Amino acid sequence: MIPIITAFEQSPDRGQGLARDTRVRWALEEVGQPYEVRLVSFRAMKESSHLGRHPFGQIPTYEEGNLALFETGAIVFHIAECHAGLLPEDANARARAITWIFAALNTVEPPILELANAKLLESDRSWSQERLPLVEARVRNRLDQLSVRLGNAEWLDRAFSAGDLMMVSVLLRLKSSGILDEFPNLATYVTRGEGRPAYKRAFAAQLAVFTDRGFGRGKCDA
Ligand code: GTB
Repeated sequence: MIPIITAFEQSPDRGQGLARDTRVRWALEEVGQPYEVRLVSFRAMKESSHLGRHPFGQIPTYEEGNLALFETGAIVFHIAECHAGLLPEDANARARAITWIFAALNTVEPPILELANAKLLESDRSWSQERLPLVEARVRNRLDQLSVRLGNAEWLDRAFSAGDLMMVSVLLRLKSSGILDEFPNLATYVTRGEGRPAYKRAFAAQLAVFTDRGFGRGKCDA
């Protein structure tokens, strides 16, 4: 059964790979599972047919036969459970890899999202400039802790796992902020993740949505 995922018809990031379908595409590419994509507009995401798939009217979703999932953590975990390649066989190593999925989503991603929201949604507020250093400090604190744990290792727990896939996906959001570069081992870790052939295929596929629909064309292109 070929799974179907949903993605933005027109991603606000213009194909930079920051929308969360990229991490699902990446997981599918890592395990060699072909997939189809249903593109949805912002309006369609709030309509009943999509709300039946995703109660919060968001992307991505994942459908496979009778199964419909939302939340990237659940989707990536499901893919990793059903296919070899993203979770270790050893029970304890597997549990640790799953722990890193949760750590990425529950402990590292929230301050990063807070920073994105502070910059994108609050910059016109009178208190924004005063608050920003506090939000940035929370991100730096988490990155500092993660950086210490990663040390000189390639991946968080020996072999690459779904935990790394999720952590790299979460950290990618910081690339344009410059904060990631303050932690050279984390910056290298992210680059290592981006260098995986499966990530490159996932990135190219989401970028193609943008360029194939003509959104990426410059004013002077034919
Ligand atoms: N916890 C959910 C998950 O992990 O699946 C969060 C899903 C989510 O936030 N989806 C976003 C969405 O559908 C798209 S990815 N938003 C529309 C809405 O809520 O109405 C978040 C995202 C969007 C855009 C950028 N960007 O342009 O840089 C980056 C990330």
